[in-house]
Formats: sequence, structure tokens, C-alpha cells
Amino acid sequence: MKIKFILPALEEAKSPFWRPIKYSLFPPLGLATLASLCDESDEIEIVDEHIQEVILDDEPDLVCIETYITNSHRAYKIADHYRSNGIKVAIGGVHATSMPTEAKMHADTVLIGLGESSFPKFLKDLREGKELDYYNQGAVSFDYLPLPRRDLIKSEKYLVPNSMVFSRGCPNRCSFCYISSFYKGGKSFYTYKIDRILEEIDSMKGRHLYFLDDNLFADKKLSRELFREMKGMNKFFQGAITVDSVLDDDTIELAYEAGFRSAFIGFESINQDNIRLTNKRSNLVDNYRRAIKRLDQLGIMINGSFIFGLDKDNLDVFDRTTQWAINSGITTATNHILTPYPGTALFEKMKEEGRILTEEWKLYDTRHLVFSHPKISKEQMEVGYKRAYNNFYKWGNIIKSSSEHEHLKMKLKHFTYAGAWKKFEPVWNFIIKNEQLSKTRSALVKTLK
Ligand code: B12
Ligand code: SF4
Repeated sequence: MKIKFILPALEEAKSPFWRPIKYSLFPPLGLATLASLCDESDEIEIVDEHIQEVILDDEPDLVCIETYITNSHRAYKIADHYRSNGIKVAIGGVHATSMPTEAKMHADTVLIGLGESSFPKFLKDLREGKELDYYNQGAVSFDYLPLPRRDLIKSEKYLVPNSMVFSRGCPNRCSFCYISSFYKGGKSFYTYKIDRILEEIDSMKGRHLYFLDDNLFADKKLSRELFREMKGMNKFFQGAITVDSVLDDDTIELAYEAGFRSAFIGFESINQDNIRLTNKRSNLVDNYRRAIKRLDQLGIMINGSFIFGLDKDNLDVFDRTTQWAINSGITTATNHILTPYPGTALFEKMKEEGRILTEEWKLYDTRHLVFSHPKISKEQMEVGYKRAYNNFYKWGNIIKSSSEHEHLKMKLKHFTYAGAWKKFEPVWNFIIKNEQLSKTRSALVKTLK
């Protein structure tokens, strides 16, 4: 069978605000995972619209499309096009899982949740001509899965081709997080076996790795074992962790010894009343400073993630949070306007309270206000959001924030990393256009080292 996997790009890909470097970071790992579950005889193609054009006048036997909330509009357009030509379309991914009935209007089959068990079942049914309209995730095991088909990915087009996961989901249930929607009703946390994880790491060339796990330290026993095994493998890696997991025990030291050099941390808010609203139990605002200091002393940079628009926020939230991040030596900031993704506890609550202003999913990109806030208007929120980013990445503030670190090495790392990420956009665009991204990878490793 001829199978075409597509990761559609969000509308923004055509807008002047498009940042090519942001979307040339990671290859479509979910689709490469699904491709590994096809038959050897299948002819497979993976198309990532973020880095290439989607040719629509071909005639595969099956088109499989991955949806996130912001690309769903485009995903449906592509699906409608193929179906109008009589080609079978299957849709899955985070957004289709939270809105299966909506997705079904554009697909022959909707696969809900993780595809590791349902996708092979669907393929078998399809080959026998008895495929269903919907497939639920079913019982999933990660024990004996083949490695993702990275050979089908255009690695040279990505800054970080070596992305992988060794767990899926998270045991926590923060009210705003997609976890509460994607893993609804079942287990919300799965892990791979240690041998399988090491095999996957070994299979990838290069020293840099990015773990896309939602929460790298969620199973401390497993991560500690992994980090002990990775010591001496000469890798440098990045990934997401929680505040409490930095302080609990010595896992963070083990991670550092294994090559962990940059942590994505969801601080979300510096107001504990807000944190209480989100049910994010891993965050105690009083612990933030201690966690940051520990990471700084070890030599691990921080990408701090912040949410604006939680109910206890006032108009001063943008400047206060930004100043706090600068004074704390946070290397890069990822800001979001609170976004109630459909299917989450937050969305349900806001819907019940009549606060959802629009269900235009394109606007659920964490840059637009899509619900009514008690104290901040839509315009104030969106202007404040932009101002927070602009201020954080002003040269003066990058220098100030870099100088907050104890050691010179961290000061320099911070300055180089933050500067390269936000201040050299035209250079990145030039590099991407000329297909030279792979040449910048050694510079990334040097900075992380
Ligand atoms: C890497 C990543 C990105 C990367 C690139 C995405 C890529 N190339 O894959 C970048 C940086 C570009 C990105 C950007 C954004 N992202 Co993002 N991203 C992720 C992240 C961290 C990992 C995705 C991943 O690879 N997962 C691992 C693979 C193995 O799993 P998977 O892709 O989900 O695929 C599995 C299943 O979903 C299912 N499946 C998926 N597709 C299909 C299709 C079929 C046919 C079938 C059968 C099954 C199936 O089976 C797969 C195997 O299990 C996820 C969070 C997460 N941990 O998943 C967020 C996430 C997907 N992103 C999210 C968001 C909001 C965004 C942004 C809007 C953020 C922003 N403000 O800019 C943008 C816009 C993205 C867009 N194009 O629309 C949200 C989506 C929420 C939602 N309800 O849709 C997530 C869940 C993060 C979060 N915590 O909220 N992102
Ligand atoms: S700890 Fe992070 S990944 Fe886990 S549910 Fe909360 S926000 Fe989501």
C-alpha cells in the first residue's frame, strides 16, 4: 500500500510573523513512529509542511494526518482535498483526540489517543476492507516497538533531528495541560524499557539529543537508571522537568553527569494563588529560587515557561513576570496566554461559566486571548504578551540576566544561547534557506557543553 503521512503547518506558515527556525527544530516524531508500524511492503512517505511543500496531486492509497489544535484547520483542508479525489484519509493526534466528531467530518477514520496499538489494527482492517470509523487507543505497551523510521525524515532540514521520547504523558493533572484531555479516561503515563531507550539513543548520530517527554523525571527510578547508563556516552541533552523534581534528591546531579545541559521548566506563574488554581502540585513558588540556584550551580540553563491570564493575574503580570525571569537568570522564556484546549478540565470549566469567546481553533495558539478574563481585556492581554517577549529579549536585559549567574562559563553560555535564539533571526532564515542547518549543530553542542 502507498501511505502518505502528513504533518500540516499552521496558517501562520504563510504570514510575515512566521519564524522558520521555530518550526525547523524537530522532525515529526509521531509520524515516524507510526511509519515504523507499517508493513515492509508498504511504500511510505513522510511530509512535514513546516519544512516542505505538500504536493496534493498525487494518488496514495492512504493519507494519514497528524493534528495539533493550531494546524487542524489546514489538516482538514488537506483531508477534504484527498477525500474528494476518492483517497482514504485517517486523522489522529492531539486535536483529533479531543475533538473526534469534528475530525470525522473530514476523515474516513479517526484514531483517538496514542497510535501504537490502534494504528496497526486499523491498517489490518483496512487491508481486509473492514476499517471502522473510529479507533480508540486500546491497551498500549511500549516494550517491543520498532525504532521510529528516522530514515524517512529529511534530517538536514532540522536543527534538532535527534528528538526522542522514553515516556509518554505525565502522572500529574494540571488543569490547563493537554494531558487531561489526551489521556482522558485511561492511564496517563507510559514508559519504555531501558534497553529500548539505549538502543534508540545509540541509533542516532551526533552528540546532541532532545527528549520531548512531557516530564523527564516523572518516573525517577527509570530516569536515574537511564542517566547512569548514559554517563560516558558523550551526549548533551535537553528536556522538560518540574520544579519539585530538581529539589527532591540527587536525580538532577545524575542527569548533569549524563549530559543534561538545558531544562525546560513550566514555572507558569510567580503567584501561588494562580498555581493553586491550576492544580500544578509540583510548583511551590517559594521553591523557585532554590531550584534555579541548584541548576545554575550545576551548569544547567533554564528555558522558563510562563502563562499570562490566570484568574488572579492583574495588568502588572507581564512586567512583573519578565522582571522576575531576568533577575533570576532564566536563559530563554517561552510565554503563553492561557489557552483552554478543548477537552481539558480548564476548557470544561470555562465553557460551563460561559467564558469561552471563540472556538476558532487557529486562535488557540497561546498568543490570542480566547476567553474572558476578570481583569484584563483582550487587547491588554495581547499587547502585554508581546511587550513581555520584547522586554525579555532586549540586549540590555539579556546582558543583565546573563550576569545573574555565579560562574563566568554560565554567563557566557546564557548570553550566546539567548542571543542566538532571538537576536539573529535573519541569519537563521539565511541558514535555513541555504540548507545549512546541519552545520550549526556543532555550535549548538559547543554552547551546551
Ligand atoms: C515537538 C513539539 C512541537 C514542535 C514541532 C512539532 C513536530 N514537528 O512534531 C514545535 C516547536 C514546532 C511545536 C510548536 C507548537 N506546539 Co507543540 N509540541 C511538541 C511536543 C513537545 C512533542 C510532540 C511529539 O513529538 N510527541 C511525541 C510523538 C511520538 O507523539 P505525537 O506526535 O503526539 O504522536 C502520537 C499520537 O498523537 C498519535 N498520532 C499523532 N498523529 C497521528 C495520526 C494518525 C493517523 C494516527 C493513527 C495517530 C496519530 O500517535 C503518535 C504515536 O503515539 C508536544 C507535547 C508532547 N509531549 O507530545 C507539543 C504540543 C503538541 N504542542 C502544542 C502546541 C500548543 C504548540 C504551539 C501552538 C505552541 C505555540 N504557542 O507556538 C506550536 C504550533 C504547532 C503547529 N504547527 O501548529 C500542544 C498541542 C495542544 C493541542 N491541544 O493541540 C502540545 C500537546 C504541547 C502542550 N503541552 O500543550 N510543537
Ligand atoms: S506537570 Fe507538566 S506535563 Fe504534567 S500535567 Fe502538569 S503541565 Fe502537564
